[in-house]
Parts: sequence; structure tokens; C-alpha cells
Amino acid sequence: MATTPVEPGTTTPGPKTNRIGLTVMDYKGGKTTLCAGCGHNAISERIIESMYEMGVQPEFLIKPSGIGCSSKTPAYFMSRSHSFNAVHGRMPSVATGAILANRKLVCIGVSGDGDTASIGIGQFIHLMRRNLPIIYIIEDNGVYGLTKGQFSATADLGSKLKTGVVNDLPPIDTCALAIQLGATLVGRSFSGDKRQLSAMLKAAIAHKGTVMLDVVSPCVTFNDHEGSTKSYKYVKEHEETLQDVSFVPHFEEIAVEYDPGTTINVEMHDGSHLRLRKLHEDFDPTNRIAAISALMTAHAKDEVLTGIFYVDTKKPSFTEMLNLVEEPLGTLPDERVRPGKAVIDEVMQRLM
Ligand SMILES: Cc1ncc(C[n+]2csc(CCOP(=O)(O)OP(=O)(O)O)c2C)c(N)n1
Ligand code: SF4
Ligand SMILES: [Mg+2]
Repeated sequence: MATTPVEPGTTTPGPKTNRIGLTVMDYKGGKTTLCAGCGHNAISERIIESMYEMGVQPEFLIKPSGIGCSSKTPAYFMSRSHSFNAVHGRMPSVATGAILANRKLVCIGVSGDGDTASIGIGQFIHLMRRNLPIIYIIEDNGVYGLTKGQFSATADLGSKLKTGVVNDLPPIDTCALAIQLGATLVGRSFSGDKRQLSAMLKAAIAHKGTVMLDVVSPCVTFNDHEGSTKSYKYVKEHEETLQDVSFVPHFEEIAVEYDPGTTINVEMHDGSHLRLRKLHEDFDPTNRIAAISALMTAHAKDEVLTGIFYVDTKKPSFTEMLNLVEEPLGTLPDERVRPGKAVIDEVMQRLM
């Protein structure tokens, strides 16, 4: 659906368009069927805005997901893009196949804390090791929302269900795990923090490698009560922000200067700039050990630490490591992917 540009000589301006001539409506999806006030809806809104502002061509985006309320959300943004609702916890293998078949696609994989940290933990771990170009989002509410609110593996020790049941197991910190395993842009945000989440998503779109964003996203129906550590109230009262995150895309002029003493500037693969104004001591987001230590310290203090914990723009991505041809494998003609008879005969000769 192309948008109508302003006709020369007319006075009524057409709808606002982005750098590829699309309106924000071109990035919308179906009407949400999630509960009113669910954090996941706010995340879909931020995805729509950031994809529009970055000028991602919807037809070049794939949005695989697993199973859960969170995994339903790709239906509520970017209807013109490709979608794949995979088996519970198995989105990483579908995403890997899609990206290897077409390296030109932008991939945003949407998962939940149950989908990732419970049933899908094995797939998640191996995905994080590969630095596949993917934006992996965990919409983290600490419960299995779709199956009526049981604890997931990201629920904090001592947090309470509505029924009074107390969680007696420690949480898996998906960010610490992703950093340790090799993801190259890792952060945590909150569905209620529009500014921070938008900046992180735009940086994620510019990054060429595995982005892992854990977004705390309250479940208003099953986990937003007193005793929950994933409620709106708890996160607002316990959030500790590492940096003020801003993003300058490569197609915009850098108007604002920054002071290197207070702000870390990360140049992304496409020439965009991720700006991290320090709010926390001298935190260095290129130091993995410091990042894991900051996360562990925050847990010990019952803080919900948000910000960009780790970034590495130098590590080769999985597609680079595999030395794939530029042209998507999925569109290569048969004569370029099938060895001819002479090649097969030669291999057979060598095996005799
Ligand atoms: C193989 C399999 N096991 C269990 C289920 C049941 N099930 C559906 S969604 C879900 C948990 C979803 O939790 P999460 O990923 O946190 O998503 P949320 O609904 O909280 O957004 C479970 C256990 C299933 N669909 N498939
Ligand atoms: S049950 Fe919870 S996670 Fe699911 S849509 Fe409702 S508020 Fe959101
Ligand atoms: Mg959940």
C-alpha cells in the first residue's frame, strides 16, 4: 500500500511519511486480542514506531515467535511482513533457517519468559552462541500468562502468585546468560518506558548480530499484584537505570554534540550512533565481566536494572562466519546450488 504524496499545487498535506515513503499505518497490524493494559501491547506499539522511524521495508521483515500471549503479538504489528508462529520454545530454529535462507531479511523474534527460559531454554542457549543477525525480544512478565499465570523461570525468588504461592527457586537472568554465551547487544527495558525502549529497538535494528532485549512487561491479569516483582508498581519503585539511552540513525544529521567524559558513543555497523549517557559510575558496556557483575549486584539489591549492558560491534555475525554469498540462498537458481554430474563423479572417484 503506497502512500499518497503531496500533489504539487495542493494545500492539504498528505500523511507524514518516513524515509522510504511509508506512513505509520503501513507498519500496523491486526487489532490486539490481549487484555487491556497488558505490557505486551505497549511493546508492539514501540516496535511499530521504531520500524517506521528506521524506515524498515515491511516486506523485508520476518517476525517469528513461539507460543504464549507474547508470541501472539506479531499478529498485532506489521501485517505486511512475514510471520511464523512456531512450536512452544522453538522459534530460534525457525528464525535461524529463515535468516540462512535469506540473509537480506531483518528478523525480529518475539518470545515470552516461559517460551524462552522454561521450555525453550535449550534453543535459546544455542541461538545466543551464534551471533545470528536477529533481534530477540523476551516480553517478560514472570508467568505463563496464556495458561493462567503459573511461575516461569524468570520469576524472582520469594515473589508471590495471586493465590499466595511463593516462588522458592532463583530466577534465570536471560541477559546475563546472553552476555556469557556471546550475544553482541544485550539490554533490559520496561514496557512502560517509551523513550528507553524505542531507542534500544532502533539500535537493535541497526545492529548486525544477535540482539537480546529482555523487556519487563507486566501481566495485568495474573501478575500485577502486591508480592509480584514484575508488576507496574514494583518495577517503577525498583528500577535502576544504567544509562540514558539515545540513538542517532545514519540518515539523520548528528546535531547534538556529546561529552565523552559523560557519554559513551558506539558507532553501529551502518554508521548510526548509540549514545549512552552514564548514570552509573563508570560502567563500560564493552566489558562482559563488568556487565555480568552489574546484573548480579542489582539482583542482590533487589533492583530492576535497565539499560544496555553489553555491546560488541566487531564480532563477526553467523552469516559472515559461514561465508554465505551475498545473494539470498533461497533465490539462487538450481544450477548454482546443485553440483553437476562431473563434480559428483569426481567425488565418487575420490571415495573409491
Ligand atoms: C509443547 C507445549 N507445552 C506447553 C504448552 C502450554 N503453554 C502455552 S503458552 C505457555 C507459556 C507461555 O508463557 P510465556 O512464554 O511467558 O508467555 P506469556 O503468555 O506470559 O506472554 C505454555 C506452558 C504448549 N502450548 N506447548
Ligand atoms: S493474560 Fe497477562 S500476558 Fe496474557 S494478555 Fe492478559 S495481561 Fe497479557
Ligand atoms: Mg510470560
